[in-house]
Amino acid sequence: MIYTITLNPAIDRIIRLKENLQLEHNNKTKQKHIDLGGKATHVSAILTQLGTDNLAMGFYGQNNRDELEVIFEQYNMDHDFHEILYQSTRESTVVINNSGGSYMITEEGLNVSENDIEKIYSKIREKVKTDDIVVIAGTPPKGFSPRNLMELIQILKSRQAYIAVDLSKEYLEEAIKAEVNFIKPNEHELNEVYTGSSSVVNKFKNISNEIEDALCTLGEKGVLFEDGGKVYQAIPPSVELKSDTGAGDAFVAGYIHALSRGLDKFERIRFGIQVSASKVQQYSSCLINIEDFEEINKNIQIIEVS
Ligand code: TA6
Repeated sequence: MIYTITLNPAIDRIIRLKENLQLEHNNKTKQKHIDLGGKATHVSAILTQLGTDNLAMGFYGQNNRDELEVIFEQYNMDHDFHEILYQSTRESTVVINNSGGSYMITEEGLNVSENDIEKIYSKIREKVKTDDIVVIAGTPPKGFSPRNLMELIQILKSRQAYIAVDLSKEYLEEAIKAEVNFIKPNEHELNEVYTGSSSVVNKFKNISNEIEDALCTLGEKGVLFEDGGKVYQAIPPSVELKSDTGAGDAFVAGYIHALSRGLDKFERIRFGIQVSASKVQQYSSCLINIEDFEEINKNIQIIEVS
């Protein structure tokens, strides 16, 4: 079974503009819609579209719980979240330029207590079994420290689960220290952990030496990965960009889907790129079109970089 844990989900308010966003200008909207936000929730929504069973877990706020439940239902997602009383799930405003590309403005969100954290630990102890896959992604809420992440990872290790972490800064450092199975910083997040002027490939080697499935996403330049002691870059074909919001989450969903089916690392990477390159052709944060995959897959380039 696959579980996703979003400790601080979001409700995305997506605004498409008639032009590109300009300062001191009355920017006119073309379309607005509400969508799912919060990274690991995106992984669940996409796994569900791929027909892969999974359960979305995490915290959500009592005040706007119904609004998030409606979105979960729209994506037909199985979910079991712990409700934080008297608080609201945060909102993320995603402004999409007419020429593609987006701006994201996200609230801080929930403030969880040790009691709340213990509740989610109990759910995980009850549900997660050996060889289950658990994806933890999205900026944690106030009250959830890197120590709490370490405790969560230890619970998952005691269950001999495959642990995939898509977090940044001190949380990413904790995940590396704990030698989880999978991490996927983007270039910016890698540079936050490994400062200095060495190349992204050399910085990537720091994590690929520690973590069996270490990846580094490079936006439209694709993704770095290691296999057999060599570092490769998988480059997606260029596609019509509608929104890059959620592209990294989509890659994680595709990779985890392929992993759950026992595919090798090259196939996991290829599938992650197919899902991600399909997602960016959608305005939604986590919609894909499986019919895009064959054309994308035919045009993926994989080159050895070190
Ligand atoms: O990755 C896209 C996204 O999940 C948006 O939907 C928005 O909710 C934002 O990122 C939340 O990011 P954060 O890192 O704050 O959890």
